[in-house]
Amino acid sequence: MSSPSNIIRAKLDDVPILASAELAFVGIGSNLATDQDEPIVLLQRAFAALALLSDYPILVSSLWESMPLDCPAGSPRFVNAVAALRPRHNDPRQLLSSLQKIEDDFGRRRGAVRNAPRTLDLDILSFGAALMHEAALTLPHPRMHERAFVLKPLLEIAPNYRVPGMKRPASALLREIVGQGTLTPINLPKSL
Ligand code: A4P
Ligand code: MG
Repeated sequence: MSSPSNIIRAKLDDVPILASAELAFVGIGSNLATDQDEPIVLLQRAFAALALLSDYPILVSSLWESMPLDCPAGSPRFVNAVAALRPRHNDPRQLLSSLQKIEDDFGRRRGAVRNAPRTLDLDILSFGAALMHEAALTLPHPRMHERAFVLKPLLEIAPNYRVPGMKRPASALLREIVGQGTLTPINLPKSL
């Protein structure tokens, strides 16, 4: 699966037209295959779906394999990544609803077990500098600053990123949790 032109592997600083303040950062995770696709393929398909929500090509990180954190015993490893998009609509609730629709389209089932294996999880990590505390949407994502599987790919895209409302840069937050589980970059097979 080659990258279409609306999906870019680049650092934010190399794309001067994009300003961090107008971007939404989305955390992407999968640890369950569908009948058709393995998590690695699901994440690449998710990039394509996210690009449709953006009025400029999206910036994407590498794919990372990570140990499940706070998941039921025996949960499979995750594939995680982050994407930065410039939302077509300046409304984080609308973006959340679009992300949940994509999760449903990818076969996501929501049950009673917390952090059960999922075909696709799309979390809004931040939406510009927005701070929100509603039952259905908290911004920034309340656990993003303590998760290496979020911060590491996010910093690939935006090395100077700051979590809205936090004083210390994300790079410093990551240094505090280095060694949290294993986090391994995935070398994609040429056929994908
Ligand atoms: N919600 C509130 N704020 C947000 C936000 N910023 N973005 C609400 C997205 N959703 C937000 O989410 C539950 C509810 O959170 C939604 O109804 C939404 O209104 P969900 O996607 O249905 O369920 P979830 O993903 O299981 O919940 P949550 O709270 O996002 O889980 P976490 O804390 O993100 O944990 N380990 C590894 N290695 N990799 C992972 O990706 N993911 C999790 C999920 C745990 N461990 C993991 C990973
Ligand atoms: Mg989620």
